Amino acid sequence: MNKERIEKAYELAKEHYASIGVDTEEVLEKMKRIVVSLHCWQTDDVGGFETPDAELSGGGIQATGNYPGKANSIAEARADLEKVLSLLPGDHRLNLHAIYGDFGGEIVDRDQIEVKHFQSWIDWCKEQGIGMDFNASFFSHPKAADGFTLSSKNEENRKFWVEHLTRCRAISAEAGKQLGTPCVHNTWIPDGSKDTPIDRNGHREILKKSLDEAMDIDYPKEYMKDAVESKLFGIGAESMTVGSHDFYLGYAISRNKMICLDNGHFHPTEQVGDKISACLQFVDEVLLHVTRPIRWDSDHVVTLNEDVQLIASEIVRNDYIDRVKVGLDFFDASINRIGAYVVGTRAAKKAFMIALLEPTTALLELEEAGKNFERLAMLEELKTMPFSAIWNYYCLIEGVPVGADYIAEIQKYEQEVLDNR
Ligand code: RNT
Ligand code: ZN
Repeated sequence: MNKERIEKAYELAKEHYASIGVDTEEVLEKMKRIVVSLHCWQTDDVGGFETPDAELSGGGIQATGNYPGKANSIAEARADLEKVLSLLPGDHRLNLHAIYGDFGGEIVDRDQIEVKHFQSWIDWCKEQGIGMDFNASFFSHPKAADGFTLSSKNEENRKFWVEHLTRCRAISAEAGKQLGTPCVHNTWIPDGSKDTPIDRNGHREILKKSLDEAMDIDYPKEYMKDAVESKLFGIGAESMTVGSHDFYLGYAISRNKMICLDNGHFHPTEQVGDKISACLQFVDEVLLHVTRPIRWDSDHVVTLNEDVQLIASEIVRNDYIDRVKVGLDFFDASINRIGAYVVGTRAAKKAFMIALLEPTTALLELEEAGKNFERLAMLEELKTMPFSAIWNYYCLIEGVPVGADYIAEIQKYEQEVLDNR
């Protein structure tokens, strides 16, 4: 896109926003505080690198599609993530799953992983100048094949998963220490049952016990923080999911942990945007998995929809930017995976910019004066304000492709790199 045109459009839009009391220069400054943690698992459809041909299996989640060019090695995943980062405005972090360790061709079971298997990722983050977040992996493993991990009644399996989580927390603390920014460790387990169980309570008691055991060591908050992720149901765990929202919210509040809200994990009429201020009355921080649920799938590529907009608006309106950590969680194997990242991450960032461009005080005044027609009208008018001119200018000053220009860059990467895999 033409630089002069972008600047001209920005100047006009700036005046337009100023007329409703919004300072776009301030908004551009505030965008620096919006940091998005990029999940590593869109590079290869949640396969990981434990074995050369590892793929997602079991665990109530599924990646569908077989678009060519997925990352088959750590080197390829990093190259792809570097490409993605080069096409995104603003700051990011890496969100790594334990199955993506650098095992150097060895088989290292999950109860054996150590910092050394993740050192090259920590170094990569350092090179990129980004922080790292981490996740224990409780799926795609024979000891998870019966549908239970931390809540398993099989003591050998339960202990194995407690050890895995214990080690993942230690790795997280070391990553946070080395990188100088706290690593958020998120725990999500697929545990549950397809058909009506007799014993729901038993599994929840076991899960509570396992979490307490694995989280026994308290790491300094500058190094690592724990989050626990709830879910209404997973594929194959439709009748009972052990780690439900009630369970984890209670756990997070009572243990002073973060709650992870994945907006694909609730009933479709519930809105995660509405839960943020509710949870933050009782927990210090929230972790988000921003995604786009479609029917049974909780993980389509994020688009700029009302769900995501409410999430961003709630964070901005209440100045919760420092108390809500934004992660992404989608994996689409049916399209160019770099494209999936760029579209999804840009959509999330756009939602934040739109939220920042809102004349919140004026809207609040209308609300408190009972002028609800005026509030509705303003909210509708805001939707067609010249947001794109501000967004394009932001991309321009950030030195990344403006508007749809990233499409051609991704096509080029596909031809030059992905097609040769
Ligand atoms: C699954 C959870 C979880 C996973 C990742 C891979 O339903 O959302 O966050 O998607 O850990
Ligand atoms: Zn998630």
